[in-house]
Amino acid sequence: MSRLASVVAGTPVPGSTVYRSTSPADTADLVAEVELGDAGTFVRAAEAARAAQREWAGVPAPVRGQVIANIGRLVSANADALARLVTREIGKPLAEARGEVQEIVDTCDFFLGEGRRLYGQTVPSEMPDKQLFTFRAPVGVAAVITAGNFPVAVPSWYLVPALLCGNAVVWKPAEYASASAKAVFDLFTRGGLPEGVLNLVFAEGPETFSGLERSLEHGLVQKVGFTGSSEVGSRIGELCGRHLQTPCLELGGKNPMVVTEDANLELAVEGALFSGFGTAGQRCTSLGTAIVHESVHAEFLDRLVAATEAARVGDPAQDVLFGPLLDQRFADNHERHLGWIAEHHRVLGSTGTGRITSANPRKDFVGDPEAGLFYHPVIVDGVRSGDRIFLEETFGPLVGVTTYRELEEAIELGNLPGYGLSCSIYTTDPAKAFRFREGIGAGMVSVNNSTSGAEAHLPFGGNGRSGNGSRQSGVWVLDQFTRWQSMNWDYSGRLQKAQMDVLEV
Ligand code: UN1
Repeated sequence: MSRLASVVAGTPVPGSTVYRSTSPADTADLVAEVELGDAGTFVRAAEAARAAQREWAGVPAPVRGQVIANIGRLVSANADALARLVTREIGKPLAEARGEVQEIVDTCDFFLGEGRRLYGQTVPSEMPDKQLFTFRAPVGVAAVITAGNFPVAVPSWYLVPALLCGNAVVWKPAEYASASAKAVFDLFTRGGLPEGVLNLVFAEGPETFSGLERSLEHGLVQKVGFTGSSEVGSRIGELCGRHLQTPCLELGGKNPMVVTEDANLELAVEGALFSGFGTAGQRCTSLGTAIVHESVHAEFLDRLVAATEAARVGDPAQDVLFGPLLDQRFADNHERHLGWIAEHHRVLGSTGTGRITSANPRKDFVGDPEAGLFYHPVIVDGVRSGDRIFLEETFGPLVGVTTYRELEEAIELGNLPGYGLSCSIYTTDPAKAFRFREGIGAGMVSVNNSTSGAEAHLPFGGNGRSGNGSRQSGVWVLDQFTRWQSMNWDYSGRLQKAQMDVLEV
């Protein structure tokens, strides 16, 4: 067990209260005690970032890329320990935790080269003896606030490009993933970042919000990156809007999967199982509702129920499909969602719903269910378009199923909840796949693959309730962490006036 505190300009900052980060797979296992700071800690971190940023921006971009390369190497060398810590602290199966750590390495691999690109343009002028240019300038200080379901990969999607582009960062991770965050923070600083360029703040939501508000008021933060719920995202969006800023928001999802009459059902079921119940349904890209053609609905459902019953659930350090919920708040939310379905729908599966206990057991459970926050996977058939369970993100091991007749109807159902992050279609007909892509409002579309599992160099992000259209990853995220600056250089030796001194033709 370790004792953790915020780090501002390389110095630990004691907190006013202590948070206990426990393992959700074994709630008696205390992973870390965390000293939580307050709004003032956040502001001090933003000041430290501001003080360090100009010098960091003066380091040539290829050299900053070298620091990113160092970070990638360090993460790679410590991958096993980091993955095990993630598994212990948030209960993600080890294979997935390893994948998550790999995602940091992939992100570093991509951006270390960007340090040698960060291209600007040369642009012709309308006048002779004059040259125009564009440059990517860093935005300044980025405040990065992240969820704990992807406690190491998702933060890296912000930290790596923000730092590469010459920004300084204040990072506020989720409390329940504090130890994982501190381990990543340490690897990043060891990679060669000067003090103050990356600062870590442990704080609860309301303190973070008011620290962010004060930092924005004082002009200390120029970009906010936030991954979390749509509700908090919209409050952050409002706050940033007041300061004429556009945040990078990666929010919830109610991701549909359409299964057409000609689909390979075996593949579709495998995809539904992975994206519905993998990570205990706690990905922003998790499957929300399977929208299945009525002619294959019965067979799809039978197969999905059988696959779900056969899946291994339990101790995340072992080979399981999924482990516990992230922490007690997520378990409480899941219980609330189970209340939504209690009366109205056909709930499938032989093992029941709710918490797995000796009185409510699951066959072949791996480990001791009562040690942690383990829940039965739940399939709800017959969800209707007006149901809360159809319209709201549930972020737990719960998959809805409904039917359709015409593809247009499936597309309409997929768009109805108003989210727009990820989606998928299982079909052997290319025309259906392309029509689906055109009609669906999601930022990410999979064909014959699950809704989860985006690769680290494609644009990641959503629309509507899933975000404000910002995109992370790949070259697209450079537009979040840089601003275009233009320059014109006149070497004619006289004052040439744009629009007025243009050559006649
Ligand atoms: C998230 O849950 O916030 O595509 C991100 C995926 C992962 C990222 C999920 N690569 O499922």
